[in-house]
Amino acid sequence: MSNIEIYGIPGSPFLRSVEVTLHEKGLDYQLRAMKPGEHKQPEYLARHPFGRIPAFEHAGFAIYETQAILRYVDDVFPTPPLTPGNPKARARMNQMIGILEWYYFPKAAAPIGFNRIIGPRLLGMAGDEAAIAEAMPMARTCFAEFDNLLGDKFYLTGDSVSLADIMLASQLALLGECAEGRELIGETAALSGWLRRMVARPSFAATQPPAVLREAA
Ligand SMILES: N[C@@H](CCC(=O)N[C@@H](CS)C(=O)NCC(=O)O)C(=O)O
Repeated sequence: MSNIEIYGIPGSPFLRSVEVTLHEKGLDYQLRAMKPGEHKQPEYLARHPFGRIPAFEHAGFAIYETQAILRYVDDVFPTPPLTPGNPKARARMNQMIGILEWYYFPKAAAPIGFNRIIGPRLLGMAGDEAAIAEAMPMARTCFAEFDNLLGDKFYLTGDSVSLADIMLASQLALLGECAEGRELIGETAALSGWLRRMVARPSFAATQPPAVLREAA
């Protein structure tokens, strides 16, 4: 029996980042799948006071915040390494994770993904079209910059997969399940090929979002 547990709502790209990382490391884990709303209940808030997905526990060590979880897993289970040894490549990885957390997710992916995918398909809510339109310029800036930072490399920081590849591909794979996401990916020079390579990996194949979220819009 695995001594790694993950708590989350299937479909969450942050949850998927953790699952993909564990698959890349060849580690077993128990997914404690929750329903929407359970993440705001006292039992989960005791584990994650901000009520966000995911939370993680390894042999009694409990932690939340995806980036902290991934870096912990990469430290404790170092093979294969998912953090570049080269300082410049590592700085690029950290830069891209920063862009993802500070600009991409809150200002682009969350409004578009919630109003186009999660709300209508999972929660039975109508999407807010104005919020989607308002988020598109920031989404374009993020996609263009990720494309620029990828350049002609095979993975975001070089020849091997890093935590930035895992976090970004988990996010873009979900947004690619709606027309806006496909449009944004289609406008990139190299990022679309990179995303195809990433989602073809066994770690992504093993962590598909629920079918209801994968329906074409
Ligand atoms: N900084 C957090 C962000 C996590 C996050 O925002 N997760 C989303 C799901 S992808 C969430 O919990 N949304 C539900 C909500 O805000 O109620 C992390 O890295 O873990």
